[in-house]
Amino acid sequence: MLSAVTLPMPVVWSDDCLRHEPAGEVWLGVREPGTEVPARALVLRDALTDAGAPVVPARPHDDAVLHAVHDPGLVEHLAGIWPAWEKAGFVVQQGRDRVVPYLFPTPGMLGGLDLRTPPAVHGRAGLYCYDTMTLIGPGSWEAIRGAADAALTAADLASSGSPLVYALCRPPGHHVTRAAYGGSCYLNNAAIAAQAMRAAGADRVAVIDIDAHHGNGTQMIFYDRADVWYGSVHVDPAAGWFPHYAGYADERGTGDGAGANRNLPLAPGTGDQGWLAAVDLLCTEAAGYGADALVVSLGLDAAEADPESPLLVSAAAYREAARRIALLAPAVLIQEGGYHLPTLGQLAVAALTGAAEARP
Ligand code: SP5
Ligand code: ZN
Repeated sequence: MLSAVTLPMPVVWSDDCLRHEPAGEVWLGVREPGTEVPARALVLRDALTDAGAPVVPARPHDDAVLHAVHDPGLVEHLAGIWPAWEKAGFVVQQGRDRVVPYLFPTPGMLGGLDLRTPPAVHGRAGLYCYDTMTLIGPGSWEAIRGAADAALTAADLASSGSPLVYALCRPPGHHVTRAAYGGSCYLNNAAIAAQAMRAAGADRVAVIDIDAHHGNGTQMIFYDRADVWYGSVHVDPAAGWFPHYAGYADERGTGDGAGANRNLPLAPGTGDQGWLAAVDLLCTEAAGYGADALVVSLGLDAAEADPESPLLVSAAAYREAARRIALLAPAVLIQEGGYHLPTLGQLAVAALTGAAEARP
């Protein structure tokens, strides 16, 4: 071979990520096939290894960092709800093959009452969940925990001097708040990576989120903190897109975090030019913030062919965006969304190639 095409970027991987089979999503009352499927992870891994990237296995970590960004009750819930659901007979006796909440204890329902933990499994299924699209089954917890370990392993590598590391996290994470999961996400892998980098000595971490959807979970985890800045470019929630209740431009942080949150919502149909201009603005602001470490929520669902978003971004623009972002600081790239299997691999290769161009 004259010249091997080699992508010099560690890909942190956990076999457990394949064990989560959500088996669809309940959207507007109907169970649909869903697009957050195990094949996503295989397509991504195969494309990246074909491009020459080395695979690094995720190493197990304890819960310390998870508990720094999440309510320990959420973590415990995710670990235990499937066995409890099965034990209660919902699968065998009732033919209900996944955990799907039917009741959500909203502030309006409680009206100030203390939030209890109902003893019945079906009663508490919605205690830490905010939508009907994020199903739990056998193997889900192992995948969820494996994705968090992949993020933590990537953060370890970055903290010990690797300038760029990619964690192939599945399921994704950026929609998970401190105490509530949703949006096909269960634990917030990007927030976990950012928190780990802070713990390892980074003073100011910037999270740049280029998934097509607003990362409401990451935003809210760091909303009142000055030590982690969050910036996102995404399809405008006011135009009818998930997560609907967050992602607006006037959300700028609160308390110590005032000014450390930046949302750039884009109109449906926005293509490379408008998207890259927004990415540039995020880069300028993250640089002004003085970030010494970076977490990139790398969603590939802004791509033109993606079934989950109306943005029209090309692979070339993903490459350029990642190059500009990676110029800012050493970075951990965390896989978020991206659902068009025929183009997903080339999008990932384009993005990681762009990042590697910035830090050869
Ligand atoms: C991590 C991530 O990208 N989560 C995306 C969550 C948004 N899902 C909203 C799904 C709405 C129903 N999908 C219908 C697709 C019809 N083409
Ligand atoms: Zn998304």
